[in-house]
Amino acid sequence: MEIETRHFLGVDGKLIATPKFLPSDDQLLKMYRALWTARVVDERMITLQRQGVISFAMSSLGEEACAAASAAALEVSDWLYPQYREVACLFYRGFSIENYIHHMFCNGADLIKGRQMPNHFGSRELNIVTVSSPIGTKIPHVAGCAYAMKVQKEKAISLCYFGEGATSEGDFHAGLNFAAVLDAPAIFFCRNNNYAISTGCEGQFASDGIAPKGVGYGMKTIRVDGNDVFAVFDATREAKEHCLLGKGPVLIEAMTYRMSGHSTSDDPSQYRKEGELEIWQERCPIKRLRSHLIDKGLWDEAKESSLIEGLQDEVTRGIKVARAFGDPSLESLIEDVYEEVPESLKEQLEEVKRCL
Ligand SMILES: Cc1ncc(C[n+]2csc(CCOP(=O)(O)OP(=O)(O)O)c2C)c(N)n1
Ligand SMILES: [Mg+2]
Repeated sequence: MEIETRHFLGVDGKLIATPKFLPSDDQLLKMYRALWTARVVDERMITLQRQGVISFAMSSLGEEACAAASAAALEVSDWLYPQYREVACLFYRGFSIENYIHHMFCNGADLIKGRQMPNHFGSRELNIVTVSSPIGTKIPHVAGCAYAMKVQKEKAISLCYFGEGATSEGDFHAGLNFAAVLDAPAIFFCRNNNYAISTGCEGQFASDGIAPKGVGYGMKTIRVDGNDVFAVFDATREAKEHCLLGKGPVLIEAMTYRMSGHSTSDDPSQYRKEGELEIWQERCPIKRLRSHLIDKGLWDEAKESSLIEGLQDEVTRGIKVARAFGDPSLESLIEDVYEEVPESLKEQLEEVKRCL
């Protein structure tokens, strides 16, 4: 089975066709800002890791449009479950750079109190569920969350982001089947970036990507150019409408490319094919949207420099504040799980303190 890829925005920034669902000018500008925020923050965090200041970092370089444009197509009342390469959805929803840097430092101001690795962000206030390391586990959670929304007659959906690598987990199959059978208002958003760490797609599945699997589970399936903000926005809006009409879940496969290493613990030069990176540099989502905004008279060189300089300054300030902040309190190690902290945990904490 071969499935077409929907795209609207040419590499020159011109629209090839008019999408059914068009973002407003404000949404386009907000997306552009979120794309750049993710790019600048990711790059600075990788540098900090290389300097030994933070322990680990991941980047969404080249894939930022998947998260920014899908978030733009939804409301904050729609729940998002990111995998880890979707920081742009956090910034689109208004999460501050400073709070994000606190998280990357895993310090006392980190909303999850340093209990996870960096890049495991989330925001209760913004309905963005905290990232967890085991791949694919959020897929059944989203099926369940969406089913609860249906039972409670909410006018919202639940969306799960995951990489194509995550589809090799049983959770992907259980989650999709569950949602399809129960007509749960869930969007399964697969970012197909060609790699699961060092394993290319050809080593992961024999199918034409992930989209045929959605068809197999009996759900509406859309494949889009993941570096085209118009295509991602259109598909996500269409998927939400479909869900809210009670027609069941939707699988979106967004075709993109991981231009960074998997993480700061990876060296992609060991396995990346020659010439691959250059092809995808041409398709850069920021470059394409910038050309479009300039054509529309919404953007110019002066706005571009002021945006980037402003973001760099904000990151510099955020790093300063985060560096000065202390670690989370030792007590936080045993809090928040039980309503009352059990004696056994209190004893363990005392033992930790004796060792310090
Ligand atoms: C259950 C599980 N198996 C293995 C890993 C190690 N691991 C972390 S990320 C990753 C690759 C995931 O690839 P993909 O889903 O395509 O996401 P991408 O990193 O490409 O964005 C693997 C194998 C893990 N975290 N959890
Ligand atoms: Mg991948």
